Amino acid sequence: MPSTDVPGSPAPQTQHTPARRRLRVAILGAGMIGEVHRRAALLAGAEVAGVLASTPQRSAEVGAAWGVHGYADLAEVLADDVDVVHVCTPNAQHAPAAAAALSAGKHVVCEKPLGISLAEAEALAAQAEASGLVATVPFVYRYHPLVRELRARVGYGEFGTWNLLHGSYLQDWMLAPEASGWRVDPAAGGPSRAFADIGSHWCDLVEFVSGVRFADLVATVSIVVPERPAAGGKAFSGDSGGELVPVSTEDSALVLLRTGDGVPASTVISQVSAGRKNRLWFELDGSRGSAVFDQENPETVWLGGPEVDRVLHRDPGAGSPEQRRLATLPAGHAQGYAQCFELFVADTYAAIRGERPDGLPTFADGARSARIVDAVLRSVDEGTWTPISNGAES
Ligand code: SOE
Repeated sequence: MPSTDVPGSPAPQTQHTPARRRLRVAILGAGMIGEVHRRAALLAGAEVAGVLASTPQRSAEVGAAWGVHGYADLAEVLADDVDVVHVCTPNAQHAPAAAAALSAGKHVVCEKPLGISLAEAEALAAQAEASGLVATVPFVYRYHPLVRELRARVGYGEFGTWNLLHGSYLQDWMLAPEASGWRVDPAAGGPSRAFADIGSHWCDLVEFVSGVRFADLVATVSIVVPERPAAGGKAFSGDSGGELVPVSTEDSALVLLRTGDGVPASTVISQVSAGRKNRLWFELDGSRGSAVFDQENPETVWLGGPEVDRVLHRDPGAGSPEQRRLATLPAGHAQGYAQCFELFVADTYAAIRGERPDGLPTFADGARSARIVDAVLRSVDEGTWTPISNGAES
């Protein structure tokens, strides 16, 4: 089963993490996802102390807009009396910023990928483990209540043994040839783009729900827009306006996977599929039944049977304990991505207070994801089935 433990036991109650004081947090990065972290932190009852953006001037502007301090640099963040640092910067800064925050005794929430190389991600996960601090990665789709319901039903044996696992994660925000941003620059985004960004979510979620571990894979990737404007535009805006530069990172990836027990799986990952906005979809086919989840329609799941199929609704009054815990609104009052993020951040803060929330994605899960990304890149280079490293977890 995937690791769900919070590193360190018991969680430290240092001067930075008093049990009752309101947590103080700093946000690194002021793009789309920095804003999502900020909202989730506020809703979880934290005080956002400040923000560090791409330049001191931008920090001051965002700080003024958020009503918080705008930090001049990372050293000022680390010297501040904050309990938690949220790392929401471009990918290449994740590992150095998170490592510095852990060294300064801060708990960390770090966006994936943990590093732009496997070595960086492994080192960061090891540092987090040794620190005893709480270090989490927003694999937030784990926080859809019906994802927990399916996971519980897998645990009860409802679906039998797995015949095959399959699905896709499709977006279209890189469809336009003029779409760009820092992710297109491998120095800032890393050597994998679509797979590291969203294929990572699909693999995390399918392993989390089904309980399998993928052991090896074979992948092919494609670049459908060979030149894009140089980085500088905003993600999802289609606006960039720089000179054209060659693209070296994938727009799509097709991956066949196998578990150690030989269960076959496949996924299609794309950011150039017109009309698909954020469609993470999977089907788990077992010897007794099947299960389908669609991230864009997360209020129901489909349960396939040999004779009768059923549709299950999210409902705080029904189902497994975790489904009930995470269903914070009544049935029919739609929960979605924002609530997933809020529940993830709330669970991270609960872990900092010494609780042990189930299914909290940690740096160990981030390192696991980096191993899969690494195997995809190696498979593409070598054109063959490639084992996924077990890392320190084996
Ligand atoms: C952009 O592709 C993005 O924001 C990802 O970075 C997130 O991880 C995903 O949840 C939604 O899409």
